[in-house]
Amino acid sequence: PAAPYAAWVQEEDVRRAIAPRRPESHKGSFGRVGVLAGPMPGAAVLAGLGAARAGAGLVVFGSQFPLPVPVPVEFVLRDALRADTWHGDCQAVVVGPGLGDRDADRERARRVIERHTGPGVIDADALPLALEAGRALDTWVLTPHPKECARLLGWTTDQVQASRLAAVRALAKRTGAVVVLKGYRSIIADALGRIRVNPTGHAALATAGTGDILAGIIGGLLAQGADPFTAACAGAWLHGRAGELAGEQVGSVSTMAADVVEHISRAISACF
Ligand code: NPW
Ligand code: AMP
Ligand code: MG
Repeated sequence: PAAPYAAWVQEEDVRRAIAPRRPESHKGSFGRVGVLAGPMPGAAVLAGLGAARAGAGLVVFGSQFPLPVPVPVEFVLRDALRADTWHGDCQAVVVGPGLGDRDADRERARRVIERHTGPGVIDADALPLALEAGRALDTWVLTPHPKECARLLGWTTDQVQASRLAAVRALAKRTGAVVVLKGYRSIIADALGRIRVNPTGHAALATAGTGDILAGIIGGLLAQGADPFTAACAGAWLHGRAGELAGEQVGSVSTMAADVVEHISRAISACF
């Protein structure tokens, strides 16, 4: 039987999730992440940045043109409005950040979940689709905050927060996915009953866009070949540590999502 502290996510999880940088490695060694952009493309950009900083080789942006926000020049832009094949060569996908509630966008996300055969992350406005998948989502990671988790379970947010362990377990069991129930000390669960608690992160992360970064970080780890449970654990750890480091530098009050992105690299360095 495991000691109680074995339930914490640890730096070792991060070391297992990140593909080794061998001298002969090339960008294809670290996978492509497809990020579906919707009406709030800033959220998808934050996810893409999370994936890139977590070590993915390439970010493919399935976008609706034109994009009203700056997108890093190295992101590959593909037309997700007409072409359903935009993510065909991606090892991992991220759907939900900034998707909004329009039917057409929801359908676009649904088709990604149906067609993508590998691992992926379902976050934010795409989360309701996880209940409609009609199959076990065992290669997928869901990243609900407490209110999203409550909506999916038909509970209130207070009920989720009072029984976080039961809530995350219930959602993992119902969907077959790995679930990260976010918030202070995020809990990670899978359908087999594995449970881990993330010790990193504090209120510096309580600002717009940080959840979108987490979804991208996990996508970036999945693209490098991490299994969904390890990617979810390691992603939560890195995200929390990046938030702490950003808070140290700019202060918890002033920390913005961009600061968290800028500290992912230092969070990774801390593990090696
Ligand atoms: P309250 O206030 O307590 O009732 P929303 P969203 C709750 C995109 N974004 N503990 C809390 O509820 C996202 O990707 C776009 C307890 C809070 O007010 C989504 O697509 C950005 N409660 C969309 O916007 C950057 C907690 O949930 C409410 C909790 C909606 O995003 C921003 C928030 O839920 C944003 O990411 C906790 N730990 N955490 C962009 N750059 O374009 C959350 N809650 O109102 O559904 O909004 O889920 O943040
Ligand atoms: P979202 O609400 O989707 O933008 O996600 C917010 C992200 O910030 C999640 O990863 C949360 O776990 C994290 N976060 C927000 N507030 C805190 C906190 N007080 N302590 C630790 N993590 C937090
Ligand atoms: Mg969110």
